[in-house]
Amino acid sequence: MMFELTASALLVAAALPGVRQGSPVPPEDAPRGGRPAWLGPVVGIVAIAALVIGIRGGAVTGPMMPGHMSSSATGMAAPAIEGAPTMDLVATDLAFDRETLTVTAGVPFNISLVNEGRVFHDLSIAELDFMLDANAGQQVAGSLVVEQPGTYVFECSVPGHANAGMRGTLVVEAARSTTDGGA
Ligand SMILES: [Cu+2]
Repeated sequence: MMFELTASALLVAAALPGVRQGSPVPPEDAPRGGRPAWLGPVVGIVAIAALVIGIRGGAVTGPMMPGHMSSSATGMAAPAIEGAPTMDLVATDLAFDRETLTVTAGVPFNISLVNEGRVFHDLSIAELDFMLDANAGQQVAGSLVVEQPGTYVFECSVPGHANAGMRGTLVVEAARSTTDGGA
């Protein structure tokens, strides 16, 4: 009985450096502040691991969902309309190849988004509830008809991308503008 208690105490003492007392440990090796010296690196590793997992969970998990890979029209966009005029837009890291898309009010059109970048991008027109999602290397298309002439912001809604340059203007011209002699 007595032996068991002593053995247990010794085991605990050996397993927890911070508990050791009276052993010939040099002062610089003795833990200070109650936290064992080995805990520092461990906490650091755990923190880094949590950070990595957090980043992956936030930025990669969503866009990599299988559902996004199999559909040609993603996000909130209606499917592309065959035969409708199509605006082509190419996304790279971190830009669109066009700053302006011009369409006619009331006329359905398609937007084709090609992601030539190495990360996920989308094309979001918040005012019109329009969004296309494109993984790296993917092409997606959707259709849209805007009844109200005016200008609308299109951008990539991935945090930081619009401010980095992935932003442009959708210009919706009033119908019956042929007398202006467009380009
Ligand atoms: Cu983007």
